[in-house]
Amino acid sequence: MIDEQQIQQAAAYVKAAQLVVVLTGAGVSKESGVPTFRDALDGLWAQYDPQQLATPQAFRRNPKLVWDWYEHRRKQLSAVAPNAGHIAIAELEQFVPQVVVVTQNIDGLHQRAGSTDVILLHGDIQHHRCFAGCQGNPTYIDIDAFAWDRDDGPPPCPHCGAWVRPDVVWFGETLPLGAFARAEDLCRKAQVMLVVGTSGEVQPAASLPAFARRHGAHIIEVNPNVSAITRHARVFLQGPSGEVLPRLAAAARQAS
Ligand code: BJW
Repeated sequence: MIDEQQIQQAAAYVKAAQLVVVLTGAGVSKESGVPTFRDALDGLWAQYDPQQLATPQAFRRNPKLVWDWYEHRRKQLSAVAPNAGHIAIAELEQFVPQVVVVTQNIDGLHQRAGSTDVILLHGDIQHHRCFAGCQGNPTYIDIDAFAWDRDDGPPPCPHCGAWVRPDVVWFGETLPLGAFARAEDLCRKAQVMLVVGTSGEVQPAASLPAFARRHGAHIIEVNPNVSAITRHARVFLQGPSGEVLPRLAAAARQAS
C-alpha cells in the first residue's frame, strides 16, 4: 500500500516540472489485458519463449511461425482498450507544460488514450515493412492493399518478393532512426522522468533513467515489483499503474 505522503511528494515534483518524460514498458498495458513481454505465453503459444521469437534469426528460420505470433497479438490488441494508467498519463498534458511519452510498447494504447507526443522506441505492431528494406530502410508496406493467402504466413514484398515483416524492433536490431536520439535529448532537459511498468532489462531503453538522473531529473517509478530501475528512483510508487497513476495525476492536478 502506497502512503499518501509518497504520492504527494511525487506530485510536487510533477507539478514543478516544465518537461516530464514518461518512459513506459509492457506493465502499463497489463491492466488492459495485454500480457507483459516476460509473462509466459498461453494457449497454442505456451511452448515458445518470446525472447526466442523476437529476433531476425527466428523470422529468417521460420517466417510463418513468427508472423503468426504477431497476427495472434494483433488480434488480441483489437479487443483491448487503454486503461486508467494510460489515461492518467495523457491527462498530465493538461497541467504540465510538456509531456513526452517514450514507450517500448508496440500496442498503440498511449496514442489511443490521447497522449499527443509519443516516441515509439520499438516500433508499431500495426505497421509492416519489407524484411530486405528494398526501397530503402524502412520500406513500409500496406498489407491491406493487396491479396494473399493469410493462412500461408507473411506476404511477399510487392516490390522485391522478400518477406514482409512487422515494423517492430527485434533483439540485435537498431532502434528507429531518430527515436532514441530524441529520447536522449529530452532526458537531458527533463526535470522529471516517470518510469512505468518496465523491467529495465532491455537496452538501450533501460539506460535512459540513469542518463536522465545524471542530467538532474527526479526519477519516479511506478511498478508493483522492484526492477532494475528502482535503485535510480527518488520516489518508488510500488503498485499497479492503473491504480497508482490516477492517484498521482489527481494529486498533481490539485497541487497546480
Ligand atoms: C506492471 C504491472 C502493472 C506488471 N503496472 N507495472 C547492453 C548490454 C547487454 C545487452 C545489450 C546491450 N545493448 C544491447 C543489448 C542487446 C539487447 C538487450 O538489451 N538484451 C537484453 C535482454 C540483455 N538489445 C537490443 O538488441 C536492442 N538493440 C540494440 O541495442 O541495438 C544496437 C545493437 C545492435 C546489435 C548488437 C548490439 C547492439 C533492441 C532491443 C529490442 C527489444 N525488442 C522487444 C520486442 C519488441 C517487439 C515485440 O513486442 O514483440 O521489445 S523485446 C521486449 O523487451 C519488448 C519490450 O519493449 C522490451 C522491454 O520489456 P518491458 O517493457 O520492460 O517488459 P517486461 O515484460 O520485461 O517487464 C514488465 C514490467 O511490468 C515488470 O517490471 C513488471 O513488474 C511490471 N508490471 N504488471 C505496472 N499492473
